[in-house]
Amino acid sequence: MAVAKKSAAKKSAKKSAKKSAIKSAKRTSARKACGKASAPESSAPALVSVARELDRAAYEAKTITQISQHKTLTLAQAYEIQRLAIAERLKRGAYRAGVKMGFTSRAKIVQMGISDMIWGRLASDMMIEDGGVTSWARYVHPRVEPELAFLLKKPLCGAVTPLQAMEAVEAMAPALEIIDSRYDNFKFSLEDVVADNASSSGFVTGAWSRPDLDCANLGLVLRFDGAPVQIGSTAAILGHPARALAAAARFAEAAGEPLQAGWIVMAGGATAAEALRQGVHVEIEMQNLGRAAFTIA
Ligand code: OOG
Ligand code: MG
Repeated sequence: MAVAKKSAAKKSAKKSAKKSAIKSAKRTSARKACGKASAPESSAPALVSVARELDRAAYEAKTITQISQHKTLTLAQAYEIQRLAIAERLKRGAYRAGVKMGFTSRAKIVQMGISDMIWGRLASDMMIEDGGVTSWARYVHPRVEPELAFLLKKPLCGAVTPLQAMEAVEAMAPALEIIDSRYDNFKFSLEDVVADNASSSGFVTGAWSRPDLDCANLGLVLRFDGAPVQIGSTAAILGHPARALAAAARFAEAAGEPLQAGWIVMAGGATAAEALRQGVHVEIEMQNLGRAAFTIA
């Protein structure tokens, strides 16, 4: 009896040791996944060549025919092309600056006719200083949209709630995104636009504010030379921009590139995008958060 009791106690001690080992292994792997990007596998030469073609088009400010006109791509292949095209920018000396979300508002979905949420990679060569000047020659048919940007203070990954996502935020800022599709006539399929890094071309962030302020429903105005061209609210972004941040965390981790401390996450256009004209001064003014601006000369 005493022996049976002893061995039962031993078994249960073993069991709980095993349980805690599993728990700690789970914790470690979660930390690992959140802190570090996993090495990508090598890609098919056909995808590499499309990525180079898209990167060239962006670099030389030219358009190309939609890929979907001559090739069938899966969504996974489109994201792989995106990754490879950004790798070309990084080879030229740019560094990874974060993630942008796309089609997170009704206005954007209606304007472009695509309702799947997408994401893209931000690189340092897309940054424009607040109040700075960008050259018209860099673009083909640029548009601008009012956005909200998050700056992360710690890595953020996996299935997080919007509230948990906000805990990783260092600061928020009003932002402007310049999109410039590399396809003729700004026309594309879902796979086309994903491969083209969600049309991302430039971004401006205004002064950063602490994230204790509620960003759920901040009024915003987009102005061209002082005149309002779009009026909206951050509530247009999935009902709450923190949802776009949580989605970014999920997408980025699934891609093996979890969101990092110091990265910027653009939540997506709150209104339809406005076509830019050479010489125009563009400004976003956001309730409580201030302004961000640039001139395209
Ligand atoms: C695709 C990019 C979408 C957004 O904020 O929704 C996007 C496009 O409209 O060309 O950036
Ligand atoms: Mg955008």
